[in-house]
Amino acid sequence: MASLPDLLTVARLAPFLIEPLQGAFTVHERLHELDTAAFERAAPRIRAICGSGESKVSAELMARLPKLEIVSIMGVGYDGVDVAAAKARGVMVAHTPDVLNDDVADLALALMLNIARRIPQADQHVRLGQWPAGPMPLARKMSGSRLGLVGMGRIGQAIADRAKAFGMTIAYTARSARPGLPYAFHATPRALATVSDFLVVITPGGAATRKLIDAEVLRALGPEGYLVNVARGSVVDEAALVTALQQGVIAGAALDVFENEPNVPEALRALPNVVLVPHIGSATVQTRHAMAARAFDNLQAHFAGKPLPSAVRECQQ
Ligand code: 8YV
Repeated sequence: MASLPDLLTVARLAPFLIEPLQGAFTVHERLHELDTAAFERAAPRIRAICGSGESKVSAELMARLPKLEIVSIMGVGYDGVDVAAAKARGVMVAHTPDVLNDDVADLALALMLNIARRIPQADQHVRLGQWPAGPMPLARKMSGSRLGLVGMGRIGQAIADRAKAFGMTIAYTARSARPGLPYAFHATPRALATVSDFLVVITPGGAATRKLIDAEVLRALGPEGYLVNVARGSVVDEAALVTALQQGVIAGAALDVFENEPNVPEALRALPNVVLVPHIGSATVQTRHAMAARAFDNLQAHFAGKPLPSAVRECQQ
């Protein structure tokens, strides 16, 4: 019987991905981190890498794997993969777009409602027995307000679709205007922030968007404005955000992603005007299973000599 291709995992993958992988590959679970000697022995045979949206797949790691053919990411974001280095060596990179659009868009709306309507505080108000002593302070209305989307890709459009049902005015910024869409385009995040009540970040991470949301953008958003980030922590200057929140430069922030996950600065955790969740944009049973299936299908297709269901843009012919 021909031996199964060797695969290195570079994240703690869910059992519902690891199990099918073990049926089709010789799986080396995070050997590069856990057992250097075993990694050295396996490295010359490794033909595939499987990781998550947060995984780092550097040029150095790939250089140690002479037989590497494919990197399959279970996630839409692949900013941790050095795609240029992969391409230079003819290594394919695949990801799992589309299947998570609904979940990430749902979470964006949930975060907007949670920060504006102060749902976590309201829950505490009841739980801590504060209700009999009096009502909560009044919150902020979301319906009919202005949404500014930083990024207008697949998930950005799913957020806009939902925001329409809330009667929101929708505008966006992106690398270029999308003339087919009925939303106002602004050339910079700063210009967009000046006309937004909710500035929602949903643009890919990586060098091109690092600290795109800085102190100046937050000033433009202003003391009535909320920042929501469901993209990557790297897109927001976290230190500038903490200062802006402490000084009332903006009204509040709701964040699913952070600069140095899973570590969230104490200064941010101590603030009353934030809602913080632990990178759960795609974290439902239904969506994570769909993502795992796609990550597996990309690998299967590659080793069957078939076109990949979802190669990343840079690797498409
Ligand atoms: C997950 C993500 O955190 O898709 C992405 O880019 O950030 C998330 O969906 C993760 O990749 C799940 O494996």
